[in-house]
Amino acid sequence: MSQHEDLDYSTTYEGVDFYNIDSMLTEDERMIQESVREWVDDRFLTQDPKTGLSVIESHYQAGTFPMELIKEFGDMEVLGINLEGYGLPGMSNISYGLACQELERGDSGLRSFASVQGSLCMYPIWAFGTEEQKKKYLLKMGKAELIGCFGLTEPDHGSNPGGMLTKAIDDGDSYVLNGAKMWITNGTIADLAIVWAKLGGDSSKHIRGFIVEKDDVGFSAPEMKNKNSLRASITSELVLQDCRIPKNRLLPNVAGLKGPFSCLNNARYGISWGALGAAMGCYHSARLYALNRTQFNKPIAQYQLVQNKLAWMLREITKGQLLAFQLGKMKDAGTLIPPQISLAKMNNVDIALQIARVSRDIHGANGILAEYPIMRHMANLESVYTYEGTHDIHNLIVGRWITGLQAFF
Ligand code: TGC
Ligand code: FAD
Repeated sequence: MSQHEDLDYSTTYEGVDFYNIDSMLTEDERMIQESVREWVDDRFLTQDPKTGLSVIESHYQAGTFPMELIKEFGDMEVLGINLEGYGLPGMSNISYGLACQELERGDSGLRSFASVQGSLCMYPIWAFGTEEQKKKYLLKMGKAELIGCFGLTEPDHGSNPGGMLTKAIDDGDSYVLNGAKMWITNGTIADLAIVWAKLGGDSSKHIRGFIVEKDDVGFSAPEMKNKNSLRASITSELVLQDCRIPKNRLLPNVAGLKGPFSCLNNARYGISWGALGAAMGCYHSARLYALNRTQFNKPIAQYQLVQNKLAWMLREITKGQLLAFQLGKMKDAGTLIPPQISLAKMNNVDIALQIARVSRDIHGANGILAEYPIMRHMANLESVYTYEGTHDIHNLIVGRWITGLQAFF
């Protein structure tokens, strides 16, 4: 990578592709990456000259999700991008990963929106739903005409969803649901929720998936406020109080934890790519800043310690990219096993969080300003470290694979 004469901060993208991953992509995959990259640059990262803040940063400051751009998510065909049939794009898992990477280079909230819609809501309908359900929801969700959310976590059951208290009762021609879900991305703006609840018994084998629609009696989704992370993303509670839904809203083709965990496999895979996007945003900003910032009469980029930090960032991003790429190839080949996803999710989020911190350091005091994306990425990555299985839960999943011994309880 040569030093550039031109240090134009308005150029928000500079590829980080040290080992030429690009050469291993198909034309379609390259096209997806480019179009999502340009869209994120134009629509989310462009700075407003009046405030000096990007569109996404302004939303972050206000604690709002860019609702005005939801339709464009549909037009970009990134929602359910790796699902086939029912009018969906049916692209490769590498394409899905690249889209996640480019979205999260903008903000983890953008990738979250796409992960939840595609991997956590469209996927279970696609994999476990009836033909009627697939026809009713999938294409509209792909076009962002219907928004979904995924209700697994409860106030007292986060890492251990098998202990959930939410119950469904069979009541003639309907099911009646009671319980509460917490920390649910997109909940308040969702038209439908995939709710996981126990039917007919208390063990985790009784967990079933239900489609709850926003106007169903007994259902509400109040927004959770005062977050200091993922502020440009909606997070909600789901309240089910004698919520009655018709019988045809059960996802009939799965029972037990395998249902929600199969969805999580897809979303965690996407995060392993997405976190690299946030890391790239932080690296890119640090590199430009270091080249531009002079102390002791030299650009700080000329000092060995700063170069060491930049070289470390590039090293970790490059290793993470190779991990994500191989993961995608195995997913496309159908040979991927869940502990391999765990290893990549925990590694790539971990290094992204560390890269955000080192990038902030290189920016000195300026690093805490909203004019730079660093603190936003750093705060977002704290949530990403915890959701979809905490860092340590993934350690334990890998540990169980290595030893054959269960360390959760
Ligand atoms: P365990 O005994 O391991 O398994 C129970 C059943 O599930 C099957 N299974 C899987 N199936 C498919 N994929 C996987 N990855 C699977 N892992 C397990 C397993 O075969 C078994 O099936 P069966 O038929 O024999 O019953 O279950 P456990 O309770 O011991 O699991 C332990 C643990 C800790 C690994 C698990 O509970 C876990 O992963 N906890 C983390 C919870 C989590 O990730 N929650 C995420 C909530 S959603 C979210 O955060 C969305 S954020 C969205 C955004 O904004 O991007
Ligand atoms: P806990 O499970 O209470 O964990 C607390 C700490 O204890 C962690 O460090 C954990 O690693 C550790 N720990 C727990 N068990 C063990 C163990 N056996 N051994 C060692 N250490 C352990 N959930 C959804 O269902 N849908 C969503 O859309 C969704 N979106 C989210 C959005 C945001 C912004 C956030 C922050 C969370 C979201 N979640 C969602 C919830 C998320 O999945 C949970 O927060 C996560 O699974 C962890 O659960 P917890 O917060 O209850 O932490």
